[in-house]
Amino acid sequence: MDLPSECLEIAHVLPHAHRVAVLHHWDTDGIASAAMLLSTAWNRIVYVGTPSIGFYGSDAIDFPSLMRASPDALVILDYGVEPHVYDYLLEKLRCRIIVVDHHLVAPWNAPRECHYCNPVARGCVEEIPSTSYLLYKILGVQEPRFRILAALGIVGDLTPYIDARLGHRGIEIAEELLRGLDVAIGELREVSEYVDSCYRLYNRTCIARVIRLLVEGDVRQVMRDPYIRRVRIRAQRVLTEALRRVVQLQENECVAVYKLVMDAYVTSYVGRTLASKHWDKYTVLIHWIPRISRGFIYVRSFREDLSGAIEGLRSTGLRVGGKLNVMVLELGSPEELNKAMKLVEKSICVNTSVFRG
Ligand SMILES: [Mn+2]
Repeated sequence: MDLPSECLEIAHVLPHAHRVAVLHHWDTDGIASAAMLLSTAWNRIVYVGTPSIGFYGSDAIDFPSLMRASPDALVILDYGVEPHVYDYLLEKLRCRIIVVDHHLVAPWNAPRECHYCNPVARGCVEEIPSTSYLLYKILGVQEPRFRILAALGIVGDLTPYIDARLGHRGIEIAEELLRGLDVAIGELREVSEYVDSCYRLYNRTCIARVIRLLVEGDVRQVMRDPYIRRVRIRAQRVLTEALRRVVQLQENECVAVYKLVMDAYVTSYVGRTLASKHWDKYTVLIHWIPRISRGFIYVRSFREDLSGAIEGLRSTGLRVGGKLNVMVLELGSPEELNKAMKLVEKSICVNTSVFRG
């Protein structure tokens, strides 16, 4: 993979930042990327944090803490948001903003002194398996630790493929990264389960601890740590309960639709688990969280490209995040959920051929 110059430039700019703030996605890829960045710039880091778990936008960002840290550079990792969020951050913080991401979002036309590295948003046809892999390429450090972190991010993002035993170019890339090292894909799959347990329980202390373990030790430390182990066990209970409570609303030859009402951020886990049973059709999960009176619609297809549907839905004003094969809609009220569900059904039909006949 040849990186575009707007990505490569970051390697030249980063060493000149003296007060680096890191804002990263809460999942394994975001955490592995943050750990990688911390490993290179550890003595210049003034802030590390994630946005509000489950939310994408300016209101999910802890501005007071970021401003108190007074960074001269803010690095945003794996957090796919709309361009206006970066503009807003720039206006508030007045520092250099560096974005590394592989989500399918509208690209940001970064002003001078800022850097936007997202080949997917720029329409790159080659799939970028993770932000950790992008960052690994940017930093150009080939130490085993960096290769393992790059592979960990890939494995985290591709768990549905690994669990459904489907081939994926990204998994081959992860295997190449691990060649000659004593770590296997299956082991990283286990680690990602521990790491993702943190966000499933909305536990930021756990995320910070995982990052510290990844920076200081090897990946296996995460699975040995008593605190992370306890979080993992609790998350497992919540997930088992979620799978027990989920109800199937509909299934035909092209789509399976499920509904879950539960106060935990298990949307992607339950969606991924259900999707691995329906690898040949769309899986739709409607997840309503009564405690915050918000919901999510999760859509995955292993076969179909969802980018057209994502753009179409976004143009109706809905908050939609996603990649080629997955999208998640954020909903603020039951009315919005009903409206969105109609649009989802319509957009899936319009954008693919599986509904024909
Ligand atoms: Mn990612």
